[in-house]
Amino acid sequence: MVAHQCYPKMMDNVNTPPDRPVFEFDTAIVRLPSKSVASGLRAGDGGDPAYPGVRSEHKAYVAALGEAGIAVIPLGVLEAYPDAMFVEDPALVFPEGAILLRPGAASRAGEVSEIASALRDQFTTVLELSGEGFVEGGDILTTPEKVMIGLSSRTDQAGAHELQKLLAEFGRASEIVETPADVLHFKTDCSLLNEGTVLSTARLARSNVFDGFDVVLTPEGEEAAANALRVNDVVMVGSDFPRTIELLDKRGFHVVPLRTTEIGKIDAGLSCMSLRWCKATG
Ligand code: CIR
Repeated sequence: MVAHQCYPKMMDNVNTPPDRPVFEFDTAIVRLPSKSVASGLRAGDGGDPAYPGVRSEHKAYVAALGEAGIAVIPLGVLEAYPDAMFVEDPALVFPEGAILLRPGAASRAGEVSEIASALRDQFTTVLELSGEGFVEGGDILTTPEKVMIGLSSRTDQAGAHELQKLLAEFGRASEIVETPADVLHFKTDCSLLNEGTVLSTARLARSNVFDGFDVVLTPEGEEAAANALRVNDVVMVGSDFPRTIELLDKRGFHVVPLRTTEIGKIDAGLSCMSLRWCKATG
């Protein structure tokens, strides 16, 4: 694995948003899956995920992050929290610092204190959502211009407004947007492909939330492919979505297909299994 060199910052002020692509990362935190993952939260009824399958999907994901130039920090198994491998949800990370969130799912609330010390080891600045509101990281899409905060059953107005204030401390502009009804997280239905392009489901794109972006729509029946993950030069896409893979391939993206069949049974995709940031300051 060759460590990724994030583009250098243009200024030394840590409160200035970095002048580098927002999908350039050199470091990530992941959490190894627990056997209790079989009872992870889900909206549908596609059966329980099988632990050995989840473990191999996670292993391949971690290997792909390494191949993409990321130094991966693995955190230990948390049997008490079936969804804890989805580290994207209890916190947000930026080169400027981390923000501890408040998951809207009661069974996930305890994941925040479980990840806090790992974040304090990595970041000088760790802010905290401390009000009454809720935010999960799956509802947050970082674009070059702003941080989009999707309202959902896990992220409410109060949480979103408090998060906006914390993001402003990092010099980050933000916008509160809607997630389609019955969709778990905002990012369940979209991902950033490059500075000006998003992959989105048609139901999300219909809200015009991505005006100004080139929008690539997921083919009908492959909506779950929208939670892809751009990391440095590659776009990781669920291997169960051949038409999306072909579409992105034809557009010149370096697609890395990864199996998400088991984690998909509990409404998870590729962004949710890591917290990614650029540590190098150039
Ligand atoms: C949950 O419902 O919370 C988990 N089963 C799935 C979380 C997926 N997280 C994400 O996409 N950021």
